[in-house]
Amino acid sequence: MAGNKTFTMIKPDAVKAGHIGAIMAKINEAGFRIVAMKLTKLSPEKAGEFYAVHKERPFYQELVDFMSSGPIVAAILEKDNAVEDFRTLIGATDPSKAAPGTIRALFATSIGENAIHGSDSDENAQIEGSFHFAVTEMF
Ligand code: IDP
Ligand code: MG
Repeated sequence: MAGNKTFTMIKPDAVKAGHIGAIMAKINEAGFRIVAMKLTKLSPEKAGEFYAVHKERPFYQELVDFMSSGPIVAAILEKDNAVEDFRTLIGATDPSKAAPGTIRALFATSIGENAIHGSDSDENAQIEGSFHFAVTEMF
């Protein structure tokens, strides 16, 4: 059975552009409850650790530099079928391929600077949520 939690980050491009409020409104309208949330900034080391799964990819250094370039919003969200429904809400990695009305279609500028992260599995939602929040914060 699908889990009911996912993890997200509003990425530095979208925070810089002033889109936190508009993106959170889309998330709320889609029926997600905020379990934990903070404005924070990743060091290059922490960004590298978060995206370690991509370290052999050609865009890894670019991704680490981008994700540590400014503040982000990290959040744990709750809803039935959270991981899949949130991936649908954010749209494809490449905003030119993202469905109309999705968060990436609305706010992303490129495949790298694509406004928002969403966990891709229940297991990764747990790992990524714990990376940013103490378990006791997940009420
Ligand atoms: P996802 O965020 O949709 O799950 P992944 O393939 O897991 O996409 O890639 C993680 C992140 O790496 C993307 O969200 C994007 O910021 C960045 N990225 C992915 N592909 C490219 C690329 O071809 N060039 C630059 N950055 C990329
Ligand atoms: Mg991914």
